[in-house]
Amino acid sequence: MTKPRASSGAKPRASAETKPRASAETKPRASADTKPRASAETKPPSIGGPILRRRGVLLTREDVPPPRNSHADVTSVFNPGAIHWRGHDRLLLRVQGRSRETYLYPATASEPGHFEVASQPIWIRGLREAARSLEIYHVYDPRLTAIDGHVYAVLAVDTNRGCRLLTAQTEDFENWSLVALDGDGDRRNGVLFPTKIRGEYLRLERPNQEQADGQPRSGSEVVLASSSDLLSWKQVSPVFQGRPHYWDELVGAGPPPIRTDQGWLLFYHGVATHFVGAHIYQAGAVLLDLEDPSRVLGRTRENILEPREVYEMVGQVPNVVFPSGAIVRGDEVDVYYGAADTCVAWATGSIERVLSTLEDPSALSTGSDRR
Ligand code: BMA
Repeated sequence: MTKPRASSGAKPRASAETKPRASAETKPRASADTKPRASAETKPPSIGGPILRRRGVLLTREDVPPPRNSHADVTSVFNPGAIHWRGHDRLLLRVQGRSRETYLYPATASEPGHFEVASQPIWIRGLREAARSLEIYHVYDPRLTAIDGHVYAVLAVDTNRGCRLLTAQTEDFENWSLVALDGDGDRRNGVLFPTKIRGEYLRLERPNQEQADGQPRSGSEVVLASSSDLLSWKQVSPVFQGRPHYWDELVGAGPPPIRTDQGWLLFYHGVATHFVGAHIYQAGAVLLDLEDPSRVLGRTRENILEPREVYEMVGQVPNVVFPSGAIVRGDEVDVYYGAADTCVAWATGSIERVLSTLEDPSALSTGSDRR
């Protein structure tokens, strides 16, 4: 894998040769002992082998030109939305600078795995006007969905009155306009289904609940919301819950659901909270009924990707694998994720293989009887 290039910025950038790539495939495994060690990622696929195979770090802060108002390089790039649109793979990146303000940068692939980052962040037309008296701190964690020939991003918006969701739309990834900013509620991890179902737009979202010990508000239930116009939403049904004591105590939808013959395949993130302040973010999957996506048909008992590589374990927030984008090529799915809230990484898997690991949800312990 060669280094993805940023499209602009006069600053010299680390070259493919000098940039450290902590990928399971390419990382030199220096060791004093000469004993060959089988890595989970390099073993041929087998029962119990990796469901998602790491492809390594895709983008680091060095790939992102600083925004115009900044005097310094950027700090981190993570949690990307992803979509294949008009012949190219595209990302919308969450970027933070040293002010800890958040920027959204588009990136376009010249070929899978080689992204050029735009020279400047996007601006969502109409957002300032829609915010009115609401104070907006951050707009982040985009999920990208194409519906009827338009690209939509659903984003979280941190405000002085909780976390809202907004929907924005683009044709070209440069010009973005606001579709709607939710008027109330406190929720995150909003993702749109790529088709209307029974005449309605559908969105998965994760209501935020009070957290103990001064922790940020988070949640342990993904719910289904519907809308006739993408402007106003009503929650129609719970979909699935976190499982106390296990890998996915808190949950949130990842990339938009992927249509398969067997149902909607949804990657999600699960958070193990067993040590307060030392959360572990991992990826898993559920399968939802095609006609009634509030029905869960299957769920992974175990996570299918967890922080193991240094770039997932060490960074701005340690131990984070946060899947937020997916691009499907036949049976293969590329999953794009934020690693340690610091860089963008990716992993690839067979959809059939993921489906084959799903278990009957009623056979999985909910953990609720033990809390
Ligand atoms: C979640 C969100 C994500 C972030 C993750 C790990 O609550 O804020 O954006 O990646 O925490 O810090």
